[in-house]
Amino acid sequence: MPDILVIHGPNLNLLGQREPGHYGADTLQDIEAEMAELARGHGVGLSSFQSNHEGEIVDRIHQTLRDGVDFIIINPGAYTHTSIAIRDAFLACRKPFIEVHLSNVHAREEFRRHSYLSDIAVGVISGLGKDSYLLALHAAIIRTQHSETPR
Ligand code: CA2
Repeated sequence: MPDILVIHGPNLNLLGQREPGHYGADTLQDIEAEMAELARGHGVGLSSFQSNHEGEIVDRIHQTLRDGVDFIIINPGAYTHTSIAIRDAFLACRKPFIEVHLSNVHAREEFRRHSYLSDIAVGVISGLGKDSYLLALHAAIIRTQHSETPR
């Protein structure tokens, strides 16, 4: 059974409580519940991790070398635009990942247009709110199921 990990970056623990104009009314728990249902329906394992700390996110990516995670979906939050450390962790661990954003980062401030991760991601989904995560999960399921070697 493929294992997919969802990583949520800084401040995303506040979803649904602040700035609904940019990030919608759903909480992280609401999003995770819908993702869990989708994963269950496809027989895929799903776990999640949220941190407000860059080093903890780097550590969690490193941990995927040992814990059997096959694919990562990440909303790096503001670290998207700043973190060479998270980029290097992905390059070191060579885990395929999709970068997701709730808001359309291209329709906001100029500094949000640059990502340190997009060019090494399998794909990027931005601006579709909760659907950004659900569409990323669909894509991750297709990719992990197709790349599984028969035993
Ligand atoms: O649109 C996204 O998903 C972002 O990754 C969200 C980040 C932002 O820095 C990126 O440019 C785009 C910010 C996450 C902040 O989350 C909050 C949630 C509720 C209330 C306040 C902030």
